[in-house]
Amino acid sequence: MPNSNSIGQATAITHPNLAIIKYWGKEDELDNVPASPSLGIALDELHTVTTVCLTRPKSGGREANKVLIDGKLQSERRFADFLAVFRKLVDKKNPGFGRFTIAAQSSSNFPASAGLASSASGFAALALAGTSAARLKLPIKQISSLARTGSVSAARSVFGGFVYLGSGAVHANQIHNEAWWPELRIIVIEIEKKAKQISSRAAMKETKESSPFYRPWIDDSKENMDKALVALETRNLDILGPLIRRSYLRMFSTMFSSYPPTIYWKPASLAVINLCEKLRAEGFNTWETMDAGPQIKILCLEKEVPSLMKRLDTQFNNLPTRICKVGGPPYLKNND
Ligand code: 2P0
Repeated sequence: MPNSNSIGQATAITHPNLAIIKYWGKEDELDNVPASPSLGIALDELHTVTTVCLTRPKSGGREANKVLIDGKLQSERRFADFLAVFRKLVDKKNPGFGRFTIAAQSSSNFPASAGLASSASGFAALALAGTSAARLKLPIKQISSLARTGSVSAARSVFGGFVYLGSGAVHANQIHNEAWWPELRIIVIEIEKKAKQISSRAAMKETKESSPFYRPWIDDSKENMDKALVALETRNLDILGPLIRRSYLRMFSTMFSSYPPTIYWKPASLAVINLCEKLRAEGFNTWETMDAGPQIKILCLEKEVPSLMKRLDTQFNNLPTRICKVGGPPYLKNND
C-alpha cells in the first residue's frame, strides 16, 4: 500500500490467540474489560497482515479514517472506538506528530468472524502497526491495552507463546514463550467458513443479561484458571485437557441458557466432539475446544498427530485442517 502522502506507515503480522481457558463476559462494557480470566496460545500457521498508513489531512479538510478487511470497509462501532483511543494516545505520547488521517488494510490466511480469533489477531496487528506508524515507542503492555479497546482477546494476540489475561485486567502478560511446550499441537478444523450470525460482543451481552449461569460461570472460570496455570507449568496435558474441556463446555452452557440463546455449533462440530470423546475412551490424549463459531480446535501431543489425522480423514475426509504449533511473537515491517 505505498502512499506518497504518508507521514508514517507500518505493517504488522500477528497470530490469532486461541483461548484454552475462555474469556466470555465483560466487567466493563465501555472500557472493554473482561470479567473472566483467559489463557491463550498463539497459533503459528494462522496469521493476519495489517498495514496502517497515516497521512496529513489537506488544510481545513477532514478525511474519514478507513479500515478495510479483505478490501471491505468496516463500519462497526468498535473500530471507531479503537481509533479514538489510538488518536488520543498519539496526541499524548507524540504531540509533535500533528494531525493525521488513518487508513488500514488487513487480511488473514483464515476466515474472518467465524470463531478463529480474527478480531484478536486483527486488532493486535492494528495496534502494533498503528503505534509503529506514529513512531510511538511503547512498552508491549501498553500496546496490549490499546488492542484490548478493539477486542478483549486482542490484548493476548500482541504476544506469542502462552498468554494470560486476568479478570478485570487492562493488558495481558506472556507466561511462556513459544519454546515452552515444543510437543504441543493444535489441530484447527474448519467446519464452516461463513461469518457468524451474531457477534461475540452481542452474544456476551445477552449471556450476561439473561443467563442464570453467568455469575457461576465467572466464579468457575477463576477456579479453573488456577488449576490450568499449574498444569501448564508442568506441561501436563492429562491434567490440562479436562480443564480446557470444562472451560469451553461451561462457556457454551451459559450461551445455551441465555435468552435468546446463542448456538454457534453445527452438526459437524458435534460430530467432531463425539469423535474426540471416542478417541479419549480409546486412550488418546486429545482435547477439543470451540470459540464463537462452529470450528473445532484439538489440542494433542505431536506423537498422536498421525493417528489422529487418520481418524479425522476417515470420518470427515472433506474438512480443511491445519496442524499448528505454538506461535511466536508478532513482527513489524516499517515501510516508510
Ligand atoms: C476468547 N472469545 O477468550 C473468547 C472465547 C470467543 C470465545 O474473545 O467483544 O472478539 O471484541 O472483546 O475478543 C471472542 O470475543 O470479543 C473471544 P470483544 P472478542 O478468545
